[in-house]
Amino acid sequence: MLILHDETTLLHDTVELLGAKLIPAQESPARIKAIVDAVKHSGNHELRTISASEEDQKTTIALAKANHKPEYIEHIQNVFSQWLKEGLVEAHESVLPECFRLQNVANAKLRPPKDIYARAGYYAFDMSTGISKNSWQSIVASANLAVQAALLMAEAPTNSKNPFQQNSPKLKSVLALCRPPGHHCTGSQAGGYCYLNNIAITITTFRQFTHSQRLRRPSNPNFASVSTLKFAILDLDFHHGNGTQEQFYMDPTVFYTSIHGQDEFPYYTGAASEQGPSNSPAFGTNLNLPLKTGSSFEEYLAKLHIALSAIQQFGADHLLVSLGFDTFHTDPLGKFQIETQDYKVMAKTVRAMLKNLPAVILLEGGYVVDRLGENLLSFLAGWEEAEGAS
Ligand code: Q9C
Ligand code: ZN
Repeated sequence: MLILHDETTLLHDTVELLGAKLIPAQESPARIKAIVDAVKHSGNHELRTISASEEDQKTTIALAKANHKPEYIEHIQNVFSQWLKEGLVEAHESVLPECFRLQNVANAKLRPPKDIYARAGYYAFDMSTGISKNSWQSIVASANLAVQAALLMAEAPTNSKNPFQQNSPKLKSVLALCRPPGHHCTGSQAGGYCYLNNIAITITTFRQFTHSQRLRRPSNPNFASVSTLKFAILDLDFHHGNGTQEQFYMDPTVFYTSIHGQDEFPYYTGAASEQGPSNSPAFGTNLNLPLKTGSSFEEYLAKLHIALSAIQQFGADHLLVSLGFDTFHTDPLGKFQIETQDYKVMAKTVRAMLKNLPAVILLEGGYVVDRLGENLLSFLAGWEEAEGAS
């Protein structure tokens, strides 16, 4: 498997609340280090360590604006230095919100509070999503990995600056080691360790590329089909990807399906009844498969078959996987009974049923740091076994 990594993703280093205590965030740089070490030692995969150029960063931020409000992006980028200047935070500390958006009976339009302290709460929905000195660099590097993964899969035309395209013209799958993850944040609120929705940015990249390809090559034989690209998102993280669901809820060209812990974080979304807006072409393009906490891998597989059949029926052009290892049986934030060897079966099942779909896999959660490497390798072994047997 081709695996994209950027060392800048390690810089983000923040804290979260555990009960009344502030602890180092479970979403730690050590997660990526552990995965990279395991991949290197396995020798079975092509690890590409990249670094986002200034131009890449600009492109990534421009693409992110299709999914996030500009003032939210501006806030995430600048809030730490603003707090530092005001003496609200020290260089080694993190911005954490305190007062969140408050609906009121007068139904006044919500707007960002003038108070710099309070604004942190306007642009967040929980206290697990701190912003440290270098968070922004990691957030952009993470999203850029998603962009580069899409560019690779989209087979950029030869006049593109994409440096990878020549090497891998028939790439079937790519994995991006995104950190921070992306599937919880919404268009204007960070949450669940997420700041920019990497999956949504991948889709925007595919669409944008398709658009420029149409402009450049109007005689492209795929002209008609590329303009109506369809995407299927399979969310395998333990938590419901509320942010991704929201980004595409109204969009009939994007199918979102998720298997996640029932009644778990983020608590207010993920019900099976959330199927898309009724009386709309997007109805039925959202499939939530909540699973009781404590469920076995057999119970998980039953849901996975439902998700995969639905994706088959939808008929997508691209598969996007939100891959989380917080489904692992000892994960501090997850409550399924899934073990290392099960990830191999899981991945093999996915790839066997969706054999010919070009796939972009993005890392989301997973917090048992010293088991992350072997769990990922197990997943990749199953994936490649099915891919090789096509
Ligand atoms: N203070 C992902 O797996 N809640 N996000 C933690 C402990 C946030 C999980 C509560 C869980 C977010 C990408
Ligand atoms: Zn998760």
